Amino acid sequence: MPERNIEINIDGMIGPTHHFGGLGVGNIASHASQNQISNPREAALEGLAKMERVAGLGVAQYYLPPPTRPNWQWLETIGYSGDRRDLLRRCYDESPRLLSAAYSSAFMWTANAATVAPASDTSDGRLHLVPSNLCSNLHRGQEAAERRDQLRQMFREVPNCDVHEPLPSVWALRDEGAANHMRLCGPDGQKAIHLFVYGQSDESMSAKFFSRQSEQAARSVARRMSLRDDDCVFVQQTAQAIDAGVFHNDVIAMSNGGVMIYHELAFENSDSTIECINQKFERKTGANLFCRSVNDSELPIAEAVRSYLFNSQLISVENENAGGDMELICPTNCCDSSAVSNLLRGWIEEAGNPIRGVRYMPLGQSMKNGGGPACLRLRVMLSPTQLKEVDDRFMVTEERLIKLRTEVNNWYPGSIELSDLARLDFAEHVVMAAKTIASLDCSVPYAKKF
Ligand code: SUG
Repeated sequence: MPERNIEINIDGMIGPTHHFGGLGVGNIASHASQNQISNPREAALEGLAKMERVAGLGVAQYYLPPPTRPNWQWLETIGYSGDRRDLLRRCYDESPRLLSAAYSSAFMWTANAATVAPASDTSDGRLHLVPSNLCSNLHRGQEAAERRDQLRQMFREVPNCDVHEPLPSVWALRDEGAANHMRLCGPDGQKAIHLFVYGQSDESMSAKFFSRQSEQAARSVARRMSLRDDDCVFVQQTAQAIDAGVFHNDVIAMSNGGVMIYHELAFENSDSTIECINQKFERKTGANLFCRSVNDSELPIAEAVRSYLFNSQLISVENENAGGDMELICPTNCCDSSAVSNLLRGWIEEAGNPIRGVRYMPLGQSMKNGGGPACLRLRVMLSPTQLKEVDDRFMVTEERLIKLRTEVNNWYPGSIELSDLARLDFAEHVVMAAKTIASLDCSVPYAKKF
């Protein structure tokens, strides 16, 4: 009898340089917020409140501390070296976008950090994490090595586990991780199929925005994770969705356990795609997928993007991966949409629908950069034996939350405008802020509480 999988959530802690650089390709919120004044302190406190809320629902909640910014090494590789006061000023004057990228806090969206397949699903019986190369966006490629190293640290003692190298950082293999991947599993939580969503190929690119996940990357990640062909479905996103601001699949579809909810404009050849998913799911698990489509007439795609309904976190309460009750953690933007309210009411009242409740989380600062609740977390399924070996120093506990909040209040700026990034005193302060968070009492593992 295999051990039952348990899900942990890993959130990226929001960094002290969170700002609005307008750098997210095809990301409408990021474009609209460009050059506005950000509030990193508020952003980080909102992120911590979400972690606390999820932990309170019984999910084992972990976090990754923010890597330091500005990324001096990255600036050096693009030719900004020498006296730091001068180089910051020079870079700001010559190319503020490059300076913004060097200060990016985009690592906070850990749904883009890696793609994961648990040991129960893979042909070699190992847990696989493939860190994403994030190479198609100026500001995000630098995250690949940083997150690889942190995940290697976190999972270093976990038996039967591989944290791989990211795919080669080339355009044809652009990979943005779990935001374009869904694991659908049967009632036992063990038997599962994997959906990989990719965008238009370069040859047929007709969309306003390029696709951020290539098919070659999706297939490479599946191979790397030793998934069986029969257990995978590769699905193309519609160009219409990408043009409407759906830069990742998790902006237009969500899933948990044996539940999948998607917008009718999410996938090419939607009917045959969904039929294929249903069939594979049934063949693999012996159960029916609980699959709900949202029509454009019920929720127009522009409103889906504005509200970020599909980026809600669908959570199994008491950590039962399938079959049990689920709760939805929605961004507060959802409250402004009567179409969303109607859908939510319908799901809760519908017989057989496992969604039992909805909670709203204010995540205004992350949302203004196009990051909702689901963007901020990476899900990893582990056996109980593996879970025991995850590095406790990354675990979110009540004590750790108190310390993190204290240091955020001590160190994080209450506002950032782009001209701040050019100041050496500012750069030195935010480097110290990130270092303080990263070194927080790490030598003392807390008792596991959640
Ligand atoms: O890659 N925003 C991120 C948002 C990522 C959301 N993740 C998921 N959907 N899973 C992005 O577009 C904005 C940064 C800026 O503009 O400064 C940004 O990178």
